[in-house]
Amino acid sequence: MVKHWDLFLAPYKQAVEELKVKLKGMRTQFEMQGLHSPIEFVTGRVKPIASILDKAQKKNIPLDQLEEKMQDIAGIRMMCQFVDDIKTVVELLRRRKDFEIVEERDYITQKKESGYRSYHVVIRYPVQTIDGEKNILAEIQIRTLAMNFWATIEHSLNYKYSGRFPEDIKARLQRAAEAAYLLDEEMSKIRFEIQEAQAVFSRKQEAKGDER
Ligand code: 0O2
Repeated sequence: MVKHWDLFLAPYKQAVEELKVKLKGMRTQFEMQGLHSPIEFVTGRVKPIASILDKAQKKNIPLDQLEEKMQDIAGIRMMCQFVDDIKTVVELLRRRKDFEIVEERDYITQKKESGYRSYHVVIRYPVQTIDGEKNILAEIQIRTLAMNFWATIEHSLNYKYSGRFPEDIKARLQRAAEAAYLLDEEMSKIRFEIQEAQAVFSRKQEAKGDER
């Protein structure tokens, strides 16, 4: 059984590793050109087996149809400083030639009932294996740092309460979601000020590096 899961998950692990390198590379390219990077940082994970089984049960997905029906076994997250950066990142993803976008879900203009905000892009990614090419589905979640903070906290609480939040926690999470939204709004308003300061800071760091 373990061997079966290892074999099944191997292309997903490979895809996550490759995508992390590729998408982190986009940030480096912006930096090398002295431009503001719309990507702050990138993370990735393969969904744990227990979560795959859990989701398959909840969504009535037969285990022999996981490949076609579970889109986030390979998951990548791209964090941005500003809400507007998300559009730039999505545009950059649309222009790439190393995968095909199969679906986009905009939970930013249409946030989820929980208060969750993020932009999801589902891709079909070709993994090269010794047995030839294998296309797998992967989900890229693009969000601001504030959206990520909220989602991370809510996810841990969700785990603790199995989605059945006590009313007071539910209300606080709603208020926290609203606060995260306002934080994004405020930061957007002083975006140019912040970027100018960051550019000065990185020029100073570079100069220090040259002195060494
Ligand atoms: P994990 O642990 O992150 O892997 P559904 O389950 O119907 O909402 P579906 O159809 O798979 O989801 O697609 P969706 O909603 O585009 O993507 C689901 C993933 O988005 C979740 O994966 C979370 O990562 C994230 N997400 C969606 N809604 C919420 C939310 O209300 N709160 C938080 N914190 N994250 C959310 P998993 O499998 O639930 O979990």
